[in-house]
Amino acid sequence: MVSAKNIFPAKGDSLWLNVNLATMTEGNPYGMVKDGVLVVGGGKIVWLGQRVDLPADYKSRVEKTYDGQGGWITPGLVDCHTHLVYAGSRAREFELLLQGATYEEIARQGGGIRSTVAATREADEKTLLEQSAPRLEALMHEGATTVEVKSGYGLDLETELRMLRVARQLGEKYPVTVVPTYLGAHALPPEFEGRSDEYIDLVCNSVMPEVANQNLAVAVDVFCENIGFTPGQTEKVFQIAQKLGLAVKLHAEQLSDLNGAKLAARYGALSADHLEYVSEEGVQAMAAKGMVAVLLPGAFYFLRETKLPPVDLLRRHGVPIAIATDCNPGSSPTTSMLLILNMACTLFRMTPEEALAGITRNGAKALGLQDRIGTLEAGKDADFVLWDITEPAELAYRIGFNPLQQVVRQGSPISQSIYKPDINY
Ligand code: DI6
Ligand code: FE
Repeated sequence: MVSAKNIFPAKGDSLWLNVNLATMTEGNPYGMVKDGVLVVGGGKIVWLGQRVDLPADYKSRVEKTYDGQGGWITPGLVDCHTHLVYAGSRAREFELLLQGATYEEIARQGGGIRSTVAATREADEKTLLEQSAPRLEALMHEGATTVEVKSGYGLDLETELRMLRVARQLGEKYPVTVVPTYLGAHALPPEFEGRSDEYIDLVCNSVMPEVANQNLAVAVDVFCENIGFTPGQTEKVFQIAQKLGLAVKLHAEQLSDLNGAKLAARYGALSADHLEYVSEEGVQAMAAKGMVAVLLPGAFYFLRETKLPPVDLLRRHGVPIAIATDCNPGSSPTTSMLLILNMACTLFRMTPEEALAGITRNGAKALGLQDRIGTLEAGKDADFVLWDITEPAELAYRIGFNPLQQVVRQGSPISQSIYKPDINY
């Protein structure tokens, strides 16, 4: 079994016993280890394997032993694509959608992203934090230990920086790793109507350098779409991002095929996200660069999209598939990763194992964090979840049921009260 060299349990270490492990390493289904043991020290996994292989003295040397009561441990869940920092609500637009308006029509009429921009610009930092925190708490309730958060509802220097500061504060106040992304090129702000190239200049020459300067984001994203920004504008943003040492990723082929995935591949992007309309050429380009495809079943479902992302093509070309909530007020107002697991299976026909890999191993890869998180392996961060389930497929199978027992982040069990912490906003 896997064990790190020369790492022995020491005082302060903990051990989980009477558990099954879905390590999510490749090889056997779910990277399964039945009747396993997990030993944690210094915030890392120091040993894992079958109980029969546990070195004799480990049990007596650790400080604390947890009884998993026959449950399953998975890696901490990774939500690699969210827009959870925003103010206001778009429930009214939901009514319009149901009356037959399309997402694009609503956007073109000044609603959509722009209405959230107006609400977010109005919210001060405290309000924005208060409104966003419950969404992060909800994700954590279902086992999230790493959550990506995009800006993109400010679209001016001040509000974009405020959103990213709120993302950073969330990561400081909660035991969760927040990975911030600058999405300045999300929509054209109203004051730039008819002047989208000038807005891209603002993104490239003013806002992005300041974001980098203040270390407020690790990556840059663009909404490359007919109602977003053109491939040419996307390239401009990517070129500056790379000069500033920021990773890139792309909202590509959500509503139409603009060859965004191929463009993203040329820039060595971490991922292309959505991809309902991606072509085989786009998939090939992604495969050649080892990019991750991030599929977002919540947006597909909520917008009642009928064009499925080409899961089979992605499989055939060996593109790793991640799934994420896309938590946002306009196209995927969900904070349930378990629901997303189910939707990935029911809507996209992914297997429960693929879906779980999508929200662990491949989610980590989409964030460039595959060396630290995403699988249970000796030497990796001890971020994991203990579930009261009898087999891993149960996580994707049940709808609206949460079997979470315990979340451990960087070796420390998180108490349930953390979800309602006494935050001094
Ligand atoms: N695609 C999406 O699905 C979200 N952003 C994007 O570029 C939607 C954002 C919103 O409608 O507020
Ligand atoms: Fe998105």
